[in-house]
Amino acid sequence: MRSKRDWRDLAVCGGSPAFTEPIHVGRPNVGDRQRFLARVNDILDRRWLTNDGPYVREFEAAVAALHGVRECVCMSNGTVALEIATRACGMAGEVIVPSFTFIATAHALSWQGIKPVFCDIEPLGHHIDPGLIDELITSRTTGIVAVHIWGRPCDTQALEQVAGRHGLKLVFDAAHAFLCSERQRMIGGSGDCEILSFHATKVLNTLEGGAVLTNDEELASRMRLMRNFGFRDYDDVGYSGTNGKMNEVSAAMGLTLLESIDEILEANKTNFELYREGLAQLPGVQAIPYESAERRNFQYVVVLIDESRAGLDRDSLLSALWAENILARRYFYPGCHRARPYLDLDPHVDGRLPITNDVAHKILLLPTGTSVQPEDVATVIDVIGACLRHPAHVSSGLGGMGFQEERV
Ligand code: T4K
Repeated sequence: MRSKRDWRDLAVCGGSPAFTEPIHVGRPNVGDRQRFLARVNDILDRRWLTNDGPYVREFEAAVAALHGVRECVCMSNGTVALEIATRACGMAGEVIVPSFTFIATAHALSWQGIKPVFCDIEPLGHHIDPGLIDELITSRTTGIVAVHIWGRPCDTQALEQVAGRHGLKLVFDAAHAFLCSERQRMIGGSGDCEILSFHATKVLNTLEGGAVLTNDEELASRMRLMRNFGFRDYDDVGYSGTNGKMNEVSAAMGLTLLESIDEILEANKTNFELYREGLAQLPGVQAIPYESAERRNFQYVVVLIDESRAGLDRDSLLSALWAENILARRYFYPGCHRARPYLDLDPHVDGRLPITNDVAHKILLLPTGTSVQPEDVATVIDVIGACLRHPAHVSSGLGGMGFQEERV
Protein backbone atom coordinates (compact mmCIF):
# COMPACT_ATOMS: atom_id res chain seq x y z
CA MET A 1 0.00 0.00 0.00
CA ARG A 2 1.30 3.46 -0.93
CA SER A 3 0.14 5.83 1.81
CA LYS A 4 -1.65 9.01 0.71
CA ARG A 5 0.50 11.52 2.57
CA ASP A 6 -0.05 14.52 0.33
CA TRP A 7 -3.43 15.98 -0.65
CA ARG A 8 -2.41 15.65 -4.32
CA ASP A 9 -2.44 11.85 -3.82
CA LEU A 10 -6.20 11.90 -3.23
CA ALA A 11 -8.22 10.82 -6.28
CA VAL A 12 -10.65 13.69 -5.75
CA CYS A 13 -7.66 16.05 -6.14
CA GLY A 14 -6.31 14.34 -9.26
CA GLY A 15 -4.34 11.41 -7.74
CA SER A 16 -4.75 7.76 -8.75
CA PRO A 17 -7.57 5.87 -7.03
CA ALA A 18 -6.45 3.74 -4.07
CA PHE A 19 -8.12 0.68 -5.67
CA THR A 20 -8.05 -0.18 -9.35
CA GLU A 21 -11.32 -2.18 -8.95
CA PRO A 22 -14.22 -1.05 -6.72
CA ILE A 23 -14.50 -2.57 -3.26
CA HIS A 24 -18.06 -2.99 -1.96
CA VAL A 25 -20.07 -3.07 1.23
CA GLY A 26 -22.10 -6.04 0.00
CA ARG A 27 -19.77 -8.23 -2.10
CA PRO A 28 -21.28 -11.72 -1.76
CA ASN A 29 -19.57 -14.49 0.18
CA VAL A 30 -19.34 -17.43 -2.20
CA GLY A 31 -18.21 -20.59 -0.34
CA ASP A 32 -16.92 -23.84 -1.82
CA ARG A 33 -17.82 -23.93 -5.54
CA GLN A 34 -17.34 -27.69 -5.93
CA ARG A 35 -19.69 -28.42 -3.02
CA PHE A 36 -22.26 -26.02 -4.45
CA LEU A 37 -21.99 -27.38 -7.98
CA ALA A 38 -22.26 -30.98 -6.70
CA ARG A 39 -25.55 -30.03 -5.05
CA VAL A 40 -26.76 -28.32 -8.23
CA ASN A 41 -26.00 -31.55 -10.12
CA ASP A 42 -28.05 -33.45 -7.55
CA ILE A 43 -30.94 -31.07 -8.11
CA LEU A 44 -30.78 -31.54 -11.85
CA ASP A 45 -30.46 -35.33 -11.52
CA ARG A 46 -33.54 -35.65 -9.38
CA ARG A 47 -35.47 -32.99 -11.34
CA TRP A 48 -36.93 -31.47 -8.21
CA LEU A 49 -36.27 -27.76 -8.56
CA THR A 50 -38.61 -26.00 -6.14
CA ASN A 51 -41.87 -26.44 -4.12
CA ASP A 52 -40.63 -27.55 -0.70
CA GLY A 53 -37.81 -29.71 -2.05
CA PRO A 54 -35.32 -31.79 -0.04
CA TYR A 55 -32.58 -29.10 0.07
CA VAL A 56 -35.07 -26.46 1.24
CA ARG A 57 -36.20 -28.80 4.02
CA GLU A 58 -32.60 -29.58 5.00
CA PHE A 59 -31.71 -25.87 5.04
CA GLU A 60 -34.81 -25.02 7.10
CA ALA A 61 -33.92 -27.69 9.67
CA ALA A 62 -30.32 -26.44 9.88
CA VAL A 63 -31.29 -22.76 10.30
CA ALA A 64 -33.95 -23.60 12.91
CA ALA A 65 -31.44 -25.70 14.89
CA LEU A 66 -28.76 -22.98 14.75
CA HIS A 67 -31.23 -20.45 16.22
CA GLY A 68 -32.84 -22.85 18.68
CA VAL A 69 -36.37 -22.37 17.33
CA ARG A 70 -38.99 -24.93 16.39
CA GLU A 71 -39.81 -23.54 12.94
CA CYS A 72 -37.95 -22.01 10.01
CA VAL A 73 -40.06 -21.28 6.93
CA CYS A 74 -37.88 -20.37 3.95
CA MET A 75 -39.12 -17.82 1.42
CA SER A 76 -38.05 -16.40 -1.93
CA ASN A 77 -36.58 -13.27 -0.24
CA GLY A 78 -36.66 -11.28 2.99
CA THR A 79 -39.28 -8.80 1.74
CA VAL A 80 -41.76 -11.56 0.87
CA ALA A 81 -40.96 -13.17 4.24
CA LEU A 82 -41.95 -9.87 5.91
CA GLU A 83 -45.12 -9.58 3.83
CA ILE A 84 -46.22 -13.12 4.58
CA ALA A 85 -45.25 -12.94 8.27
CA THR A 86 -47.10 -9.69 8.96
CA ARG A 87 -50.16 -10.89 7.02
CA ALA A 88 -50.17 -14.31 8.69
CA CYS A 89 -50.03 -12.57 12.09
CA GLY A 90 -53.13 -10.56 11.16
CA MET A 91 -51.53 -7.13 10.90
CA ALA A 92 -53.72 -4.54 9.14
CA GLY A 93 -54.65 -0.84 9.47
CA GLU A 94 -51.59 0.83 11.01
CA VAL A 95 -48.31 -0.74 12.09
CA ILE A 96 -45.56 1.05 14.03
CA VAL A 97 -42.13 0.72 12.49
CA PRO A 98 -38.79 2.57 12.63
CA SER A 99 -38.10 4.93 9.76
CA PHE A 100 -34.41 4.15 10.09
CA THR A 101 -34.38 0.84 8.21
CA PHE A 102 -34.09 -0.51 4.68
CA ILE A 103 -37.07 0.62 2.63
CA ALA A 104 -38.31 -2.99 2.34
CA THR A 105 -39.48 -2.94 5.98
CA ALA A 106 -41.95 -0.13 5.19
CA HIS A 107 -42.77 -1.39 1.70
CA ALA A 108 -43.73 -4.84 2.99
CA LEU A 109 -46.49 -3.14 4.99
CA SER A 110 -47.69 -0.55 2.48
CA TRP A 111 -47.74 -3.18 -0.30
CA GLN A 112 -50.52 -4.85 1.72
CA GLY A 113 -52.44 -1.63 2.28
CA ILE A 114 -51.09 -1.21 5.81
CA LYS A 115 -50.00 2.31 6.85
CA PRO A 116 -46.47 2.35 8.28
CA VAL A 117 -46.41 4.74 11.25
CA PHE A 118 -42.82 5.83 11.69
CA CYS A 119 -41.23 5.90 15.13
CA ASP A 120 -37.90 7.41 16.16
CA ILE A 121 -34.86 5.36 17.21
CA GLU A 122 -32.49 5.27 20.16
CA PRO A 123 -29.28 7.23 19.48
CA LEU A 124 -26.88 4.43 20.49
CA GLY A 125 -28.48 1.21 19.24
CA HIS A 126 -30.35 2.75 16.25
CA HIS A 127 -33.36 0.59 17.26
CA ILE A 128 -36.98 1.68 17.48
CA ASP A 129 -37.33 3.44 20.86
CA PRO A 130 -39.83 1.40 22.95
CA GLY A 131 -40.57 4.49 25.07
CA LEU A 132 -42.00 6.37 22.07
CA ILE A 133 -44.43 3.72 20.86
CA ASP A 134 -47.34 4.35 23.24
CA GLU A 135 -48.01 7.83 21.87
CA LEU A 136 -48.26 6.51 18.28
CA ILE A 137 -50.94 3.93 19.02
CA THR A 138 -54.44 4.60 17.64
CA SER A 139 -57.59 2.52 17.35
CA ARG A 140 -56.28 1.31 13.97
CA THR A 141 -52.92 0.05 15.27
CA THR A 142 -52.51 -3.72 15.00
CA GLY A 143 -48.80 -4.31 15.39
CA ILE A 144 -45.15 -3.34 15.68
CA VAL A 145 -42.34 -4.30 13.32
CA ALA A 146 -38.97 -3.72 15.02
CA VAL A 147 -35.58 -4.12 13.31
CA HIS A 148 -32.45 -5.79 14.74
CA ILE A 149 -30.38 -3.26 12.87
CA TRP A 150 -26.71 -4.01 12.12
CA GLY A 151 -27.22 -7.46 13.69
CA ARG A 152 -27.50 -5.97 17.17
CA PRO A 153 -30.88 -7.14 18.51
CA CYS A 154 -33.51 -4.75 19.90
CA ASP A 155 -34.54 -4.86 23.53
CA THR A 156 -37.04 -7.63 22.78
CA GLN A 157 -38.38 -7.78 26.35
CA ALA A 158 -39.27 -4.08 26.40
CA LEU A 159 -40.99 -4.40 23.03
CA GLU A 160 -42.87 -7.54 24.07
CA GLN A 161 -44.13 -5.62 27.10
CA VAL A 162 -45.40 -2.70 24.99
CA ALA A 163 -47.03 -5.08 22.49
CA GLY A 164 -48.57 -7.17 25.27
CA ARG A 165 -49.97 -4.09 27.07
CA HIS A 166 -51.83 -3.00 23.92
CA GLY A 167 -52.66 -6.42 22.47
CA LEU A 168 -50.47 -5.80 19.42
CA LYS A 169 -48.73 -8.29 17.17
CA LEU A 170 -44.93 -8.07 17.18
CA VAL A 171 -42.63 -9.06 14.31
CA PHE A 172 -38.86 -8.60 14.30
CA ASP A 173 -37.11 -7.77 11.05
CA ALA A 174 -33.92 -9.73 11.70
CA ALA A 175 -32.61 -9.37 8.14
CA HIS A 176 -29.19 -8.35 9.56
CA ALA A 177 -29.15 -10.70 12.53
CA PHE A 178 -28.45 -14.20 11.22
CA LEU A 179 -26.61 -16.07 14.03
CA CYS A 180 -26.81 -13.16 16.49
CA SER A 181 -27.85 -13.38 20.13
CA GLU A 182 -29.56 -11.22 22.73
CA ARG A 183 -28.97 -11.87 26.45
CA GLN A 184 -27.03 -15.00 25.41
CA ARG A 185 -30.07 -16.41 23.55
CA MET A 186 -30.09 -16.69 19.78
CA ILE A 187 -32.53 -14.43 17.95
CA GLY A 188 -35.56 -16.07 16.33
CA GLY A 189 -37.87 -16.86 19.22
CA SER A 190 -39.10 -13.39 20.21
CA GLY A 191 -42.41 -11.71 19.43
CA ASP A 192 -44.73 -13.59 17.07
CA CYS A 193 -41.90 -14.31 14.65
CA GLU A 194 -38.64 -12.97 13.24
CA ILE A 195 -37.62 -12.69 9.59
CA LEU A 196 -34.19 -13.27 8.02
CA SER A 197 -32.80 -12.16 4.67
CA PHE A 198 -30.44 -14.35 2.65
CA HIS A 199 -29.94 -11.76 -0.10
CA ALA A 200 -26.66 -11.94 -2.06
CA THR A 201 -25.21 -9.14 0.08
CA LYS A 202 -25.97 -10.79 3.42
CA VAL A 203 -23.54 -12.68 5.65
CA LEU A 204 -25.10 -15.94 4.47
CA ASN A 205 -26.76 -15.79 1.09
CA THR A 206 -28.99 -18.06 -0.93
CA LEU A 207 -28.57 -15.75 -4.00
CA GLU A 208 -32.02 -14.38 -3.14
CA GLY A 209 -33.87 -15.72 -0.13
CA GLY A 210 -35.36 -15.17 3.27
CA ALA A 211 -37.01 -17.05 6.12
CA VAL A 212 -39.35 -16.67 9.06
CA LEU A 213 -38.29 -18.09 12.42
CA THR A 214 -40.88 -18.81 15.10
CA ASN A 215 -41.82 -21.16 17.91
CA ASP A 216 -45.49 -20.88 16.92
CA GLU A 217 -46.20 -24.05 14.93
CA GLU A 218 -49.69 -22.96 13.92
CA LEU A 219 -48.39 -19.65 12.55
CA ALA A 220 -45.63 -21.53 10.70
CA SER A 221 -48.06 -23.90 9.00
CA ARG A 222 -50.21 -20.93 7.92
CA MET A 223 -47.13 -19.26 6.41
CA ARG A 224 -46.18 -22.47 4.59
CA LEU A 225 -49.61 -22.44 2.95
CA MET A 226 -49.44 -18.72 2.16
CA ARG A 227 -46.05 -19.03 0.45
CA ASN A 228 -47.56 -21.67 -1.87
CA PHE A 229 -50.73 -19.89 -3.10
CA GLY A 230 -52.65 -21.14 -0.06
CA PHE A 231 -52.76 -24.74 -1.35
CA ARG A 232 -53.69 -27.22 1.42
CA ASP A 233 -53.71 -30.09 -1.02
CA TYR A 234 -54.10 -30.67 -4.74
CA ASP A 235 -57.00 -28.45 -5.91
CA ASP A 236 -57.73 -27.36 -2.32
CA VAL A 237 -56.97 -23.68 -1.63
CA GLY A 238 -57.43 -22.73 2.03
CA TYR A 239 -56.05 -19.19 2.08
CA SER A 240 -55.36 -16.26 -0.17
CA GLY A 241 -51.68 -16.81 -0.83
CA THR A 242 -48.78 -15.81 -3.01
CA ASN A 243 -45.71 -17.42 -4.49
CA GLY A 244 -43.02 -16.98 -1.82
CA LYS A 245 -41.25 -20.30 -2.20
CA MET A 246 -37.49 -20.75 -2.01
CA ASN A 247 -36.06 -22.84 -4.84
CA GLU A 248 -33.62 -25.74 -4.52
CA VAL A 249 -30.57 -23.95 -5.99
CA SER A 250 -30.96 -21.21 -3.41
CA ALA A 251 -31.15 -23.75 -0.60
CA ALA A 252 -28.06 -25.51 -2.04
CA MET A 253 -26.18 -22.20 -1.85
CA GLY A 254 -27.34 -21.70 1.74
CA LEU A 255 -26.27 -25.21 2.79
CA THR A 256 -22.89 -24.76 1.10
CA LEU A 257 -22.25 -21.42 2.80
CA LEU A 258 -23.27 -22.86 6.17
CA GLU A 259 -20.25 -25.16 5.83
CA SER A 260 -17.96 -22.09 5.71
CA ILE A 261 -19.88 -19.84 8.08
CA ASP A 262 -17.19 -19.92 10.80
CA GLU A 263 -14.54 -18.63 8.38
CA ILE A 264 -16.92 -15.95 7.07
CA LEU A 265 -17.65 -14.69 10.58
CA GLU A 266 -13.95 -14.78 11.45
CA ALA A 267 -13.04 -12.69 8.36
CA ASN A 268 -15.79 -10.17 9.23
CA LYS A 269 -14.59 -9.96 12.83
CA THR A 270 -10.95 -9.47 11.81
CA ASN A 271 -11.93 -6.64 9.45
CA PHE A 272 -14.15 -5.05 12.07
CA GLU A 273 -11.37 -5.10 14.71
CA LEU A 274 -8.87 -3.60 12.25
CA TYR A 275 -11.29 -0.82 11.33
CA ARG A 276 -12.10 -0.16 15.00
CA GLU A 277 -8.44 0.16 16.00
CA GLY A 278 -7.43 2.20 12.95
CA LEU A 279 -10.39 4.58 13.00
CA ALA A 280 -10.02 5.22 16.75
CA GLN A 281 -6.99 7.40 15.87
CA LEU A 282 -9.07 9.68 13.63
CA PRO A 283 -11.06 12.66 14.99
CA GLY A 284 -14.83 12.61 14.54
CA VAL A 285 -15.01 9.06 13.15
CA GLN A 286 -16.73 6.68 15.54
CA ALA A 287 -17.04 2.98 14.71
CA ILE A 288 -20.17 1.54 16.34
CA PRO A 289 -19.00 -1.23 18.72
CA TYR A 290 -20.32 -4.77 18.94
CA GLU A 291 -20.96 -6.24 22.40
CA SER A 292 -18.30 -8.88 23.10
CA ALA A 293 -20.55 -10.98 25.40
CA GLU A 294 -22.99 -11.71 22.57
CA ARG A 295 -22.81 -13.61 19.29
CA ARG A 296 -22.45 -11.24 16.37
CA ASN A 297 -21.95 -11.74 12.62
CA PHE A 298 -19.95 -8.49 12.15
CA GLN A 299 -21.61 -8.16 8.75
CA TYR A 300 -21.59 -4.36 8.77
CA VAL A 301 -18.85 -1.90 9.71
CA VAL A 302 -20.91 1.12 10.72
CA VAL A 303 -19.31 4.50 11.45
CA LEU A 304 -20.69 7.89 12.38
CA ILE A 305 -19.03 11.03 11.02
CA ASP A 306 -19.21 14.01 13.34
CA GLU A 307 -18.53 16.92 10.97
CA SER A 308 -17.66 19.36 13.78
CA ARG A 309 -14.72 17.16 14.85
CA ALA A 310 -13.81 15.50 11.55
CA GLY A 311 -13.70 18.81 9.67
CA LEU A 312 -15.51 17.16 6.76
CA ASP A 313 -19.17 16.28 6.34
CA ARG A 314 -20.27 12.69 5.69
CA ASP A 315 -21.28 13.24 2.06
CA SER A 316 -17.98 14.91 1.10
CA LEU A 317 -16.06 12.05 2.69
CA LEU A 318 -18.31 9.57 0.88
CA SER A 319 -17.67 11.26 -2.48
CA ALA A 320 -13.93 11.26 -1.84
CA LEU A 321 -14.08 7.52 -1.01
CA TRP A 322 -16.03 6.71 -4.18
CA ALA A 323 -13.37 8.55 -6.19
CA GLU A 324 -10.90 6.08 -4.67
CA ASN A 325 -13.13 3.12 -5.74
CA ILE A 326 -14.16 2.57 -2.10
CA LEU A 327 -17.92 2.16 -2.46
CA ALA A 328 -18.98 2.98 1.10
CA ARG A 329 -22.76 3.33 1.63
CA ARG A 330 -24.96 5.63 3.70
CA TYR A 331 -27.55 3.06 4.80
CA PHE A 332 -30.35 4.07 5.58
CA TYR A 333 -30.29 7.68 4.37
CA PRO A 334 -32.60 9.59 4.23
CA GLY A 335 -34.89 7.35 6.32
CA CYS A 336 -38.10 5.78 4.99
CA HIS A 337 -40.20 8.80 6.03
CA ARG A 338 -38.27 10.99 3.57
CA ALA A 339 -38.57 8.49 0.72
CA ARG A 340 -41.06 9.59 -1.91
CA PRO A 341 -43.91 7.15 -1.33
CA TYR A 342 -44.09 8.10 2.35
CA LEU A 343 -43.35 11.85 2.15
CA ASP A 344 -46.99 12.93 2.29
CA LEU A 345 -48.20 10.25 4.67
CA ASP A 346 -48.02 12.39 7.79
CA PRO A 347 -47.18 16.14 7.86
CA HIS A 348 -45.79 15.93 11.41
CA VAL A 349 -43.54 12.93 10.96
CA ASP A 350 -40.28 14.78 10.28
CA GLY A 351 -40.39 16.70 13.56
CA ARG A 352 -41.08 13.47 15.40
CA LEU A 353 -37.87 11.79 14.19
CA PRO A 354 -34.91 13.96 15.31
CA ILE A 355 -32.59 11.03 16.07
CA THR A 356 -33.40 9.30 12.77
CA ASN A 357 -32.63 12.51 10.86
CA ASP A 358 -29.39 13.07 12.77
CA VAL A 359 -28.09 9.50 12.36
CA ALA A 360 -29.11 9.39 8.68
CA HIS A 361 -26.81 12.39 8.06
CA LYS A 362 -23.82 10.94 9.91
CA ILE A 363 -23.85 7.26 9.03
CA LEU A 364 -21.40 5.52 6.74
CA LEU A 365 -20.90 1.80 6.10
CA LEU A 366 -17.46 0.63 5.03
CA PRO A 367 -16.56 -2.32 2.79
CA THR A 368 -16.09 -5.67 4.50
CA GLY A 369 -16.77 -9.39 3.98
CA THR A 370 -14.58 -12.20 2.68
CA SER A 371 -13.63 -10.28 -0.47
CA VAL A 372 -12.08 -7.46 1.59
CA GLN A 373 -8.59 -8.32 2.85
CA PRO A 374 -6.91 -6.85 5.96
CA GLU A 375 -4.56 -4.84 3.70
CA ASP A 376 -7.64 -3.36 1.96
CA VAL A 377 -8.95 -2.26 5.36
CA ALA A 378 -5.58 -0.58 6.07
CA THR A 379 -5.85 1.26 2.75
CA VAL A 380 -9.40 2.45 3.48
CA ILE A 381 -8.29 3.76 6.90
CA ASP A 382 -5.30 5.49 5.30
CA VAL A 383 -7.54 7.19 2.72
CA ILE A 384 -10.03 8.35 5.38
CA GLY A 385 -7.12 9.73 7.44
CA ALA A 386 -5.76 11.61 4.41
CA CYS A 387 -9.22 13.08 3.65
CA LEU A 388 -9.57 14.31 7.23
CA ARG A 389 -6.09 15.88 7.18
CA HIS A 390 -6.96 17.84 4.02
CA PRO A 391 -10.65 18.77 4.30
CA ALA A 392 -10.31 22.05 2.38
CA HIS A 393 -8.60 20.32 -0.56
CA VAL A 394 -11.23 17.55 -0.57
CA SER A 395 -14.02 20.16 -0.64
CA SER A 396 -12.44 22.17 -3.41
CA GLY A 397 -11.65 18.96 -5.36
CA LEU A 398 -15.36 18.14 -5.17
CA GLY A 399 -16.26 21.61 -6.40
CA GLY A 400 -19.25 21.86 -4.06
CA MET A 401 -20.94 18.80 -5.60
CA GLY A 402 -23.07 16.74 -3.22
CA PHE A 403 -22.76 12.98 -3.22
CA GLN A 404 -24.07 11.49 -6.49
CA GLU A 405 -24.54 7.77 -6.10
CA GLU A 406 -24.28 5.90 -9.37
CA ARG A 407 -25.15 2.22 -9.69
CA VAL A 408 -22.00 0.19 -10.34
N1 T4K B 1 -35.10 -5.59 6.10
C1 T4K B 1 -33.87 -5.06 6.21
C2 T4K B 1 -33.50 -4.37 7.49
C3 T4K B 1 -32.94 -5.16 5.16
O1 T4K B 1 -31.72 -4.61 5.27
C4 T4K B 1 -33.34 -5.83 3.98
C5 T4K B 1 -32.41 -5.92 2.86
C6 T4K B 1 -34.64 -6.38 3.92
C7 T4K B 1 -35.50 -6.23 5.01
C8 T4K B 1 -35.16 -7.08 2.70
O2 T4K B 1 -34.52 -8.31 2.44
P1 T4K B 1 -34.41 -8.86 0.91
O3 T4K B 1 -35.79 -8.77 0.31
O4 T4K B 1 -33.41 -7.98 0.17
O5 T4K B 1 -33.95 -10.27 1.08
C9 T4K B 1 -29.01 -4.12 -0.40
C10 T4K B 1 -29.70 -5.46 -0.53
O6 T4K B 1 -30.30 -5.61 -1.80
C11 T4K B 1 -30.75 -5.68 0.51
O7 T4K B 1 -30.97 -7.07 0.58
C12 T4K B 1 -30.28 -5.21 1.89
N2 T4K B 1 -31.32 -5.29 2.88
C13 T4K B 1 -29.79 -3.79 1.81
C14 T4K B 1 -29.26 -3.32 3.14
O8 T4K B 1 -28.73 -3.72 0.89
P2 T4K B 1 -28.98 -2.17 -2.15
O9 T4K B 1 -30.02 -1.64 -3.07
O10 T4K B 1 -28.16 -1.22 -1.40
O11 T4K B 1 -28.07 -3.24 -2.92
P3 T4K B 1 -27.01 -3.03 -4.06
O12 T4K B 1 -27.53 -3.68 -5.27
O13 T4K B 1 -26.59 -1.61 -4.15
O14 T4K B 1 -25.78 -3.90 -3.54
C15 T4K B 1 -24.99 -3.50 -2.45
C16 T4K B 1 -23.51 -3.63 -2.84
O15 T4K B 1 -23.20 -4.98 -3.04
C17 T4K B 1 -23.13 -2.86 -4.09
O16 T4K B 1 -21.95 -2.15 -3.82
C18 T4K B 1 -22.87 -3.95 -5.12
C19 T4K B 1 -22.56 -5.18 -4.31
N3 T4K B 1 -23.07 -6.42 -4.91
C20 T4K B 1 -24.42 -6.62 -4.93
C21 T4K B 1 -24.95 -7.76 -5.50
C22 T4K B 1 -26.44 -7.96 -5.54
C23 T4K B 1 -22.20 -7.33 -5.46
O17 T4K B 1 -20.98 -7.12 -5.46
N4 T4K B 1 -22.71 -8.49 -6.00
C24 T4K B 1 -24.07 -8.74 -6.04
O18 T4K B 1 -24.48 -9.82 -6.51
O19 T4K B 1 -29.72 -3.15 -1.11
